[in-house]
Amino acid sequence: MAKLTILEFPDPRLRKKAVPVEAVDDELRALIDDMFETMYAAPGIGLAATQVDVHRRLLVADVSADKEHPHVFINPEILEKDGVTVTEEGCLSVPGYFEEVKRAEHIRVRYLDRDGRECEDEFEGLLAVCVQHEIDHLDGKLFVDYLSEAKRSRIRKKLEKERRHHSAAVVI
Ligand code: GNR
Ligand code: NI
Repeated sequence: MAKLTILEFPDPRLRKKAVPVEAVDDELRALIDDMFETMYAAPGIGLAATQVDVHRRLLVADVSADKEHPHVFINPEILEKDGVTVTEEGCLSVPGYFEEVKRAEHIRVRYLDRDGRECEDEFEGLLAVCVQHEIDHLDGKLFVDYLSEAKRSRIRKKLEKERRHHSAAVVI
């Protein structure tokens, strides 16, 4: 098990489009375990492979309070969307910023589970929001893309400035 490094906005690698997973094998399951470890440690309720610089269509999520309800989605496809919900979203790749985003309230998703079995399920509430947020990551999209250009660029400038200060402190 290993904790992975999470890429941060505006890293251009967050803009890559992930390709489908070809084989659900032990190597992929080892990556899934590392992604859960990284997500729980952060802490976060979801993590897309893109965020750890692996550009394959894979995400993990656990929105439960006890953190004992892990979900794995491999090659997820949203088949149906229904209703509208607004959630104050955050992102481990945009640390410290929370903004309202409008998304579908219910979704029907087809995906492979960690054993490579094809599944189809309906989700609602925070898990539905989280899955949509993570699938956006797999397509190179971030929640800040739903905000105004002014807000997005303010967030980018603040994060870049913070990072400069951080690396300066390390060098000294
Ligand atoms: O930890 C997270 N919280 C969250 C809150 C509202 C909507 C989406 C999320 S996902 C986020 C973790 C993350 O960045 N996943 O990509
Ligand atoms: Ni995110």
